[in-house]
Amino acid sequence: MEVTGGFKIEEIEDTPALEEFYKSQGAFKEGFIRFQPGGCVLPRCFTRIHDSIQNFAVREDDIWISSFPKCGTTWTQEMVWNIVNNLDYETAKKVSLEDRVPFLELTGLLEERFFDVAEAESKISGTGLVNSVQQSAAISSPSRILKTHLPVELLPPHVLTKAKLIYVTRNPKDAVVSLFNHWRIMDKYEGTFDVFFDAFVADVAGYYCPFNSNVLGYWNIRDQDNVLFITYEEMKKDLQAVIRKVCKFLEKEYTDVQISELATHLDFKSMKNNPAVNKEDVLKAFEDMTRGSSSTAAKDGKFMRKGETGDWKNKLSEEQNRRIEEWVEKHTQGTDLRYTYTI
Ligand code: PPS
Repeated sequence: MEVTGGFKIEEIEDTPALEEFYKSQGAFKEGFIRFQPGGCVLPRCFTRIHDSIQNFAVREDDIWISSFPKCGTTWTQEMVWNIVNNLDYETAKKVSLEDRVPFLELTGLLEERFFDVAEAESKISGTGLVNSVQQSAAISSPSRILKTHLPVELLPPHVLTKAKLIYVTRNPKDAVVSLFNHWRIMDKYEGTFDVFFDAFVADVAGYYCPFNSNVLGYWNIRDQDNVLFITYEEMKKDLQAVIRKVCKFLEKEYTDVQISELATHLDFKSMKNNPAVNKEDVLKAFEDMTRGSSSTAAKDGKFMRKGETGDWKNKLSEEQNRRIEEWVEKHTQGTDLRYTYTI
């Protein structure tokens, strides 16, 4: 089927990896589709908002933050918002990050059956559940900051010619472990890690796969003046250096003391304990929307889980480690993209 922007939506080939994954989750009863060109997997319900995303009005003073899920998006959002807003920690601690930096396509990740409850839950400030595109459009200029996980080809037209964009990535071994936790706490995933892993390396795990294409799309344009490419591992290793790099990109100047204070504000423990960024509000909204039917494990799960590099060593079997390395090799061959697995 052809849709706005000349894209085609196609059915995903029904493989055991997809079938097992599909059976293990409860958020997407309508299944998943693939957008061409690019091959991005998205829930079928995303097609509802594709048109409004392709018609989204991009502004020249916009700042976009893009990533594959679980690669340091929230961390980058909080860093960028504070850099742009003169280190206004008071507001940063008071107003939910969902309100300050909306997630453009969030509504497209929710099936319509959740909507009546979402309406009620929209009273929970800033979850953008009902209409995240409208919420994003309503943010005033200058310096509107928006979050997306869309691959380059599915971005609203003109993001890459008009706005500034920061892309953050993380090594896929840590990303898959974090994404597994995410699906358990957000998307009613009740299957095993092995099933989840198989779907991830088969490039069909629910939304935004294939991982490597998402990263490579941005890696290939990293030298554009309006694009900054950063990594989770760089932030873990030397957060202040990344803050300086982002300040330069956004043309903001701060003293050494201010940069050190921002690094403290962005520390994992500090963000984990900050209700404005730790997504307890979003988790609560999702839980209420699905009428409290999640498993105990899901209810006990936290968005701010471990915040480490190298946790994959505690989760991936030797065989999974070999398979994911082969998968990276296959899909990044001929490029100079290299992931960092330990720091
Ligand atoms: S999402 O849902 O796509 O927006 O998730 P995202 O924010 O990209 O990634 C969530 C992971 O980032 C970790 N995180 C942090 N790590 C270190 N320091 C800080 N301040 C920080 N904030 C968030 C978060 O814990 C998730 O990683 P895991 O490995 O699951 O802990």
